[in-house]
Amino acid sequence: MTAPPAALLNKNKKNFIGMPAPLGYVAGVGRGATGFTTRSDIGPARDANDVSDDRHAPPNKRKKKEDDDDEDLNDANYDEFNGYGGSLCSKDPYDKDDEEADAIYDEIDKRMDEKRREYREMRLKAELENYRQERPKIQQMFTDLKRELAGVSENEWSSIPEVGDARNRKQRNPRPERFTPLPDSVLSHNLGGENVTTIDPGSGLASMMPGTSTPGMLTPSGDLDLRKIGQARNTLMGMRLNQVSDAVGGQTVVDPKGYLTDLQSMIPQYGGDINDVKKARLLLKSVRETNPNHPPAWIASARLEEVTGKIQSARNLVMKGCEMCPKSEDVWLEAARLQPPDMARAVIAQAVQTLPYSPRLWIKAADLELELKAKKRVYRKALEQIPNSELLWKLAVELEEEEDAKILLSRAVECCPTSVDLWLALARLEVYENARKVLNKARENNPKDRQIWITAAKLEEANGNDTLVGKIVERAISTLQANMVDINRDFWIKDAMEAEHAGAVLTCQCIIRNIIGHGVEDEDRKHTWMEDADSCATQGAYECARAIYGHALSIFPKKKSVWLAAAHFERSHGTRESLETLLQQAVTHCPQEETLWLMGAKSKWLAGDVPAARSILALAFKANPNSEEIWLAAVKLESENNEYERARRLLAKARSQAATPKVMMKSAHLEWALGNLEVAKNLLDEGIKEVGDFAKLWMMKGQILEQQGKIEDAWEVYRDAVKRCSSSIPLWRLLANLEERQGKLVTARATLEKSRVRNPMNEELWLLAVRLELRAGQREVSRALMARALQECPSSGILWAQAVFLEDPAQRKSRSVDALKRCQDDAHVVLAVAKMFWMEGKKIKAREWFNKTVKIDPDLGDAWAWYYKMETLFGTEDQMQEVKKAVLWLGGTFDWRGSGSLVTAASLTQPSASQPASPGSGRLRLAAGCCEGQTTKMNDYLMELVAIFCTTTLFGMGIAALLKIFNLPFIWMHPVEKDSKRHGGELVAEVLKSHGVRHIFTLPGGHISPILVAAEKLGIQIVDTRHEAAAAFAADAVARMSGTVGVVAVTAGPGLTNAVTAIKNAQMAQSPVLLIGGASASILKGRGALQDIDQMSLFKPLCKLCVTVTCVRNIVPTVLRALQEAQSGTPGPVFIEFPIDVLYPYHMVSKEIGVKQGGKSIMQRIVNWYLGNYLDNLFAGAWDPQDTKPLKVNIPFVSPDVVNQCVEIVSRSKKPVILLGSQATLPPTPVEDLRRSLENLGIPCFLGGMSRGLLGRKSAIQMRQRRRDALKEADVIILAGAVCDFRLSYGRVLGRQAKIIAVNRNKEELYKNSDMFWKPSVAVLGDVGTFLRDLSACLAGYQCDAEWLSTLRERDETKEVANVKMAEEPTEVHLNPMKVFTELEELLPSNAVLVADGGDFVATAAYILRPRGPLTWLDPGAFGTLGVGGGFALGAKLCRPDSEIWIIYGDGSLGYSLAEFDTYTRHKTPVIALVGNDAGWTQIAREQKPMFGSSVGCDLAHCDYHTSAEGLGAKGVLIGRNDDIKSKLKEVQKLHAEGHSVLVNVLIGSTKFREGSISV
Ligand SMILES: Cc1ncc(C[n+]2csc(CCOP(=O)(O)OP(=O)(O)O)c2C)c(N)n1
Ligand SMILES: [Mg+2]
Repeated sequence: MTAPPAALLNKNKKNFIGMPAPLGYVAGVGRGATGFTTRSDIGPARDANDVSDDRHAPPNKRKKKEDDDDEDLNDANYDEFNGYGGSLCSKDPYDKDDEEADAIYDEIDKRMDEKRREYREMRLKAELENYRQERPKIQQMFTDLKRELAGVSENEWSSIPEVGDARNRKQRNPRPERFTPLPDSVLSHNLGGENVTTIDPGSGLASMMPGTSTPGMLTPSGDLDLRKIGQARNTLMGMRLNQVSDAVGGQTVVDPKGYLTDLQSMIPQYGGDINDVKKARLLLKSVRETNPNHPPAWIASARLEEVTGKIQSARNLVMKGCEMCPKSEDVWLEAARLQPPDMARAVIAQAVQTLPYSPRLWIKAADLELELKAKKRVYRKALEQIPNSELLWKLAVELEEEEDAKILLSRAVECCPTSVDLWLALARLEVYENARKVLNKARENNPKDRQIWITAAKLEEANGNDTLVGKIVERAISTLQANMVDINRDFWIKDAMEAEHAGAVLTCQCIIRNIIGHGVEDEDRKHTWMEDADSCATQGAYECARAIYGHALSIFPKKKSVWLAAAHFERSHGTRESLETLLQQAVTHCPQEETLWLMGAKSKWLAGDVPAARSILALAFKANPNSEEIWLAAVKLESENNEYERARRLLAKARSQAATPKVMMKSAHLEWALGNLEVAKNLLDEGIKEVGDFAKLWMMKGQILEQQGKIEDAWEVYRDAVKRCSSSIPLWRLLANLEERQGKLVTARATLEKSRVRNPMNEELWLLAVRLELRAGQREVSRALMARALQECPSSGILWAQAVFLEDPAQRKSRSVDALKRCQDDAHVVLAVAKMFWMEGKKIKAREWFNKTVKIDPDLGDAWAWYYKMETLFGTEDQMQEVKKAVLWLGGTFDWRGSGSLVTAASLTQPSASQPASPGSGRLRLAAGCCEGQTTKMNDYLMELVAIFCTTTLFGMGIAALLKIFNLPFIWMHPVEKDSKRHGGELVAEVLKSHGVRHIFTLPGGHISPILVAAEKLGIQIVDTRHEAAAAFAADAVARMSGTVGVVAVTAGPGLTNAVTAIKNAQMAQSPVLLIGGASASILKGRGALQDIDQMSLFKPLCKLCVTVTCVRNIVPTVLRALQEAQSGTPGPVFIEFPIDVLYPYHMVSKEIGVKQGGKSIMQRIVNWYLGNYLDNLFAGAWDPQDTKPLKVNIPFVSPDVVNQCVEIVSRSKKPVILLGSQATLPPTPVEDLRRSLENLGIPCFLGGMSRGLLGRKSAIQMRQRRRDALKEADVIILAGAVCDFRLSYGRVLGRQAKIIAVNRNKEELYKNSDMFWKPSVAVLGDVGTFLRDLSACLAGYQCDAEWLSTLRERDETKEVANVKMAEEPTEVHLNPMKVFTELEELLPSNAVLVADGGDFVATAAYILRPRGPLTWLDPGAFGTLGVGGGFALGAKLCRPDSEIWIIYGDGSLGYSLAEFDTYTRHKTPVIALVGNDAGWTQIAREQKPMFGSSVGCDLAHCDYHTSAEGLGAKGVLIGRNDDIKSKLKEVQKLHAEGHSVLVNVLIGSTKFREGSISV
């Protein structure tokens, strides 16, 4: 035994001190530095001295190159498998450059004794040097500077701040602090500031244990100022609000300049940081020295000096630049700019001598002259040199008086005969006759220019030759066509608009007439013209629009839509006369179109010509007898002109001819308004008899009764009404309000509860209920209600707006941040924020947010009202008027007593917490409730009695509370069907069935039996696995491959805990999975029931939604919502917990609960009553019919504006590249469509995650190798769902010069690490597939650089050829895994699906096997979970029963799901498993062994896995060294075709292929 090292014997020293660090040890790695740890940090993977091991043989020694110090080795190389979906911090397996370098050093070590070797080494070296010279590394460019670094002391070095970090060392490296979270209330309490603002160190708060002072627990910076923390927290919340507010309105962050695209960006733009200046100066110096003929380097250097105030140095530098780059216009111009005027003139004189043909220099020279004469002289000289410069002529002409200008121009057109501008300018200066001549000449010289023609037309129009105008335009078009000019309709329309703006109306009309039909297909004419007219009108070209309508109407005189559009146009932009004339023509052509008549009548009426209006209506009647609309319009006309008798007669006539609900309502309304209440009521009764489901009739009747003081009758009416019209929310509101006003609070509550049952998911009803409680002073109850409301309507703006004000002031800000996140563009929420700021006294902020609100929804009267109120109280007169003007402009009235949304602003007060949301909006004023049948009527009376009691006595209040707690009103109204055999499982199954769910994966348990049994009855296949994880993985696979939700159901407790990993995996892979879990009965929670644990806490961090169903009636809405949520936004898993008693039938639950009637003792009776009530509540309303149709899935689509921004960027790019991530394959874009779009785009793509295979086996645009190089060279990178996490080396692999378009549905992923290592030029928050489709459509015809594509293709192929070569190298023992895959690659059929589960073996497969088509590759995704194989394969086989499913397994990974072979056998879902048997967890051993010298924990045996599978009903095949791989694999395929699952146990040896890729 060797003696232990001395350090170990030294008792005073820790036993690792003095010992050499283990191989590859890097400080900090063990403490979580792994996030940025790469091969370069950890050092070489193996040491040559390591004992060799045939399974984990060490790779060749790899020396670190001397000049690699600063190389950005942190960029993990792309790994086809790990790249997107595999292990962490992956690195290219040993790429070509590494290989070359290693070879060189190996050769040096071995001494060059053989001549041939010597020669080869020299050649390699030369090649390498050549390579480096061609692409020098940045650090090489700075070698001289680096040398100087030798003199820098340790202290100086460590005080160099990071770029942009101006703090000193102490600030940069603060001592670690401890933080103890404090509740918001403490902070907000201290915000007031009067009382205690610091914590007394002696007080209990400051120490862990009250009363004792704990040294070291306090932050060393002294007293803790809670007031400041409170303020800081508020500021922080404010900032977050602002960030959220940026997202309001769908803005996207755009960096228009691009990121670090030019040298200019090196110049610090602020005066502050001297270190930055120094660094920039050094860098620029080096650039200048490296490439002295590069003008930008000189310019940037001079500007740097200028920014820092060293103007003389700047001048010197730029003059030197002129010397070095005399042919650069830019440098000369920069020199002229920097020099004082006199010197500048001299410089520019020198410049024009050097570059006499540069118009820019001449222009600068002229600019520098102060006198007009001198300027003219310069231009003349310039024109002598460059007589054909149009620009110079123009500038010269501008300086001249009219006569001289004419002379100059006549010379100019000679020199530049093709300059239309010059010709036109000359024509403008000439008198009519000459102008015609000039234009004719111009035309001769420019036969293809339309502007000359149009100018000619304008000229004739201006001189009164109207007849010529049309002819000229006609001739223009025919002549241009004859000259092969493409007649572009849009250009001509634009010209027409310009002509109109220039006052040439006739020209404009002629152009429109002649061009409007050009190139438009017959069937497209109508809508194209309407769009054209609309677009002209919006651009203020009304004559153009009018001409278009005129033309359209002449072609389509019978089309009422065209007449309507033209009439709307005239109403908005024409005169009353033009409108009326048009309408007259309109009704002669389309007499059946009521709206046209009505518009005509209205126009007359508004002009005060009531008789004319009447006669139009009379004519309208003739054309449309019995038209309700015309009747009602006539009535309105009469009644508004106080001709009540006429109105009455008209209505009576209307009733006799067509007693429609509206006619009845208007009749009653008229009588009501005239005070004839009884007549009105009779009319309403009549109406109700005819059309009892017209809610407004009921409402009016009830309101009339209320007005008459007949409250009881009104109540009866409302109650009857809600039975007939249960979906009318205003009716429920009226009823509940009446009850509340009567003091019958409990009844009102019951009413609202009932209304919600009838109208589930109705935000308004929830809001009513919440406000009712608020008014009743039940703040806590209203909060609880709000929580339920938000569960049911999670994205309701009006609810969130109210929720903000339910909070205490201190919590409102954070609540409003939540609200804004949930409902970004909702005006109610934004309004709530505005009011919140107002209440805090922050008027400016409030104004800003009010402004946002009215921009989002200009029709929201409440917002205007509050806004106006605030301005009346605190704003200036101007600000007040501004709001008023905006309202009037929008067509609102400022009659504050009027109805609608603009309400009683005068009566508003500053918003208060008790009445925050609506200042009395007409929108939310109506509501009601209802009762059913005789028994419920009894209940109502009873409740009413109780209610009277309740509100008057304390005892009553207690009863009311009990009623609420036990939900009695609802139970009374929904008697339980005790004989029903139905159970909750049936409801679950119904909803799943109506969502097209075809399989439920499960491992059973008594808790969930009802669901499984009911689902099977409905034809849903129940697939039971041998482990819950496999069931959940299978559901995940179904979700990914079918585009719907995958469903897994497991039992309570251990069933659920076993599913945790798979659900986390689904979350990371953004896969929509519904996890259904059993649970113990709610009543037994915490009472020691079997498998009763807190399951919600387990899944809350993993799922988008976690809900417990508490009664049977809630099953349907809950499952509906869960399925919606799983697929909306960023998809992901959701969890529903079903307590056992909501799933079993009544009689069983009742028996289990042991409900008995009566009881001997009082206690027994109470317990029995309690249990009975619990049971009734479970089943009340259980079997009421409910809609199970899927709810709408919310997909965030990208706006066309944002797509256009990206189109702009891509269209200019030459070397673009697209990285596709899993999100690209999400619905709604079919994968085949996406594939076509990408192929049309023609941009090289790298595929990752679920998008692998998208482009098929062989695609011209798909690249698989050397992604890192492509990213460094690309000029545009589109991250289409690809995320800048470890898979893209946190964003560091993206080229600095590239413009980056990032697209992702998930905001966090979209911006991941963008604060650190990369920056998006456009960050697009939205769906990837539809974005790419739109992008491709807009970029039709775009092509990237052909050379770019071929370079990438060549690299790809070279690498693949190398792989094939490597596959042929025999391994020491067993088979070369690469060889196995190259053989398999040839045999895989076109429908094969590949499932990846393992380490190195699988990663090798990922390089060699090519997925055959979209959605044919399944790997775990970002979580890198081993064990997915069995479940994934099961799900895949069920989705693609005709496919060959190949699981590529490591021998280690196989162990997790080997038992699933039994599942495949039982469910007849045969699959093939190809197991790479290397007797070890090799991916781990490969690193662990050289680093720590031991493979402990990583060794397995060469087990006979093939025989074990046979025991589970599959066939087993062994492939070893002596077998012919191809024929064995063919045999496997044959067995599979016969219906067998097959496990292929392939004994493999080790290759160098995976060396260097790391796995932590
Ligand atoms: C659930 C889980 N446990 C452990 C790991 C760590 N891990 C990554 S690769 C690997 C080795 C896999 O061995 P095997 O499946 O035999 O494949 P091989 O590398 O030997 O080809 C391990 C243990 C993991 N990713 N997931
Ligand atoms: Mg293995």
